[in-house]
Amino acid sequence: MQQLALFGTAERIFVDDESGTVAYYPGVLDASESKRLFRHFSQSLTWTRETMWMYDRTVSVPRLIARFSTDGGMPAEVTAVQNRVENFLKARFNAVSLQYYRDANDSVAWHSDHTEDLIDKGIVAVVSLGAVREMHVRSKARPRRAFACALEPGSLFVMAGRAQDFWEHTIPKLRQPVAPRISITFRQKR
Ligand SMILES: O=C(O)CCC(=O)C(=O)O
Repeated sequence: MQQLALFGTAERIFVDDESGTVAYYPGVLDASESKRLFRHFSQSLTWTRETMWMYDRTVSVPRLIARFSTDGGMPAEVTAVQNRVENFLKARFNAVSLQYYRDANDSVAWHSDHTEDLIDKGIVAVVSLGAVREMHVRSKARPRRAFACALEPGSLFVMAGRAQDFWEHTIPKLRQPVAPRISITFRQKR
């Protein structure tokens, strides 16, 4: 599999064709705001340890999660980030989940978001806070195309169009220690 890891603070359009759009925008939130929000969300949200059924048993999801709907009950600071993302992308979102990656053992496995839950060509937009972790992306079709992107605090990673049909993504576990990270995922649900 060809793998190209890209670091740095430049905007990147990784994919923009009939298989969707995958793009990275650094600095959507500035450094001090990112730090403040990381501390605030770490301390103020109720983080849940979710479980999932895997093969023949229930296992803990390897990250903590907080979910919100825009119908109500969303903390003001989450709404503020949502407004920033909506202004930036000129799009509206109606579902938000926050993920807390405590350490190098926390991760999200290879997956694509369930398109049946999203509007047609719905956008999935991820804001990162805290430690830098890598997002790896690969095509479902073989031979695989693949790339990785270091998600810096304050950045926005966007998957749009048919991206969930053609691509899958993961935040892998790391061998070396890493500080905690929070991601905020905004979705356009049906
Ligand atoms: O935490 C991230 O950056 C990605 C989360 C993710 O893959 C998802 O919400 O589908």
